[in-house]
Amino acid sequence: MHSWSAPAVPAVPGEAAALRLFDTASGEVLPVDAGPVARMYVCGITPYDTTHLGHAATYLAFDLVYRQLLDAGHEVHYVQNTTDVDDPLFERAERDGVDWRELGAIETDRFRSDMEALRVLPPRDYVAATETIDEVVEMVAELLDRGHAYRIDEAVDGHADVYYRHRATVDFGYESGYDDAAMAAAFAERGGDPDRAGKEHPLDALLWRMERPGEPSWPSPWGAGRPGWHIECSAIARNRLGMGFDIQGGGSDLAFPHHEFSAAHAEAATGDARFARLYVHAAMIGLDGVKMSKSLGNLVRVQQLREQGVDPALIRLGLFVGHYRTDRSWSDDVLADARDRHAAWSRAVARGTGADAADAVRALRERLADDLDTPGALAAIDAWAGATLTGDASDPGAGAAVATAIDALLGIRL
Ligand code: 5CA
Ligand code: ZN
Repeated sequence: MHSWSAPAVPAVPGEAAALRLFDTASGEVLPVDAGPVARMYVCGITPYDTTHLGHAATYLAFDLVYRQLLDAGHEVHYVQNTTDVDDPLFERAERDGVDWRELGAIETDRFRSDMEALRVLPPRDYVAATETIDEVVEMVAELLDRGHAYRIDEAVDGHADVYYRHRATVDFGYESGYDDAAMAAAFAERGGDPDRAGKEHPLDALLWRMERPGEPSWPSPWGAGRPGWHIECSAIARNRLGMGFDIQGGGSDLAFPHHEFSAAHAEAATGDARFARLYVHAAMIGLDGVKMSKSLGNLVRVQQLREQGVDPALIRLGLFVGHYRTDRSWSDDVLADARDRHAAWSRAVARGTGADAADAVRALRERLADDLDTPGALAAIDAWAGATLTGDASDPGAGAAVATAIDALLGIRL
């Protein structure tokens, strides 16, 4: 599937800082320590009702990761999926009387357009679930061969679906750190089917769902059907990035069960190596204090704001006011503050001569490299703009130099 077009990223003079990120699995901020080609997978959208500001915040957090890696001289192999086969998509398509494929295509286009407007760097491989059914089939076969998966007895409810034995890997649970009670609660709440008849254990996860009337299906050695959710990301990431890739990312609502099972499936199928080195999660965005979600309907969409004439740079700035690991809300005040900040930075940059640029750029880099401390990064530029506007302006090239750094590292062109 085609990705979207990339914004230009200028080179920033001076030395980059080494990126450290909070890893959910270890509970610590760790150096990313990638090789010359940094490898990152970020879970993509389920294409209906996109792109709300929660989605945007998550992809912007990983855009900052990408930009800091580029600054440090890495090439980045970035992979993202779209979950274009899933129950919520079918339900929405049915409600609206459209074909699920058409709904997926329209929403994916909208997402691409929003990402482009937000100046988000595109994945190198942008992959739809429907494009990778053969990869899923191959991986389910591996899991069955190794005895890590089983089929439900057809006599139980007529469908011999394939399930994954959740304890197939010895350290299952390492990614989220959830205990049994937390796993049970999250599994039930986030797409799992603990009460499905015929499973060996409530936490066993669906790998292959046999065809039901009215549902799309693809051939497999077990009969026509479609992939479960976690195996999709597991196969797409493993086949493009290999095992032990650097960063598996997404929103905090994916830490369990999705990322736990994506990792476990691949680890069980390969028999050894770890899926990803770091598991990185962005916090949830709400509207006036309530989590923004498609099911609650309290969405603010990027498209809506764009149609109102809001500069997408203000969405970036507004979302960066809080730290990516802090749940936070969007509101009219956030937007108004972003507008004021953008205006102040623009005025300072337009002066040309300003306060010392090297200091400001160093502080910006340091703050962002420290687990994407955007509040600190914004404060560093606020301080530079304040000093520039109140007269401490003796560095002749400062405006251009700081603007370049803001463009490259924060993705905001003033
Ligand atoms: N297709 C799956 C991932 S494989 C999925 O979760 N799709 S999604 O459309 O529901 O979400 C896309 C991304 O946005 C995920 O990383 C999810 O964690 C994140 N996300 C969803 N809601 C919010 C929110 N309110 N705030 C921040 N991030 C969110
Ligand atoms: Zn995923």
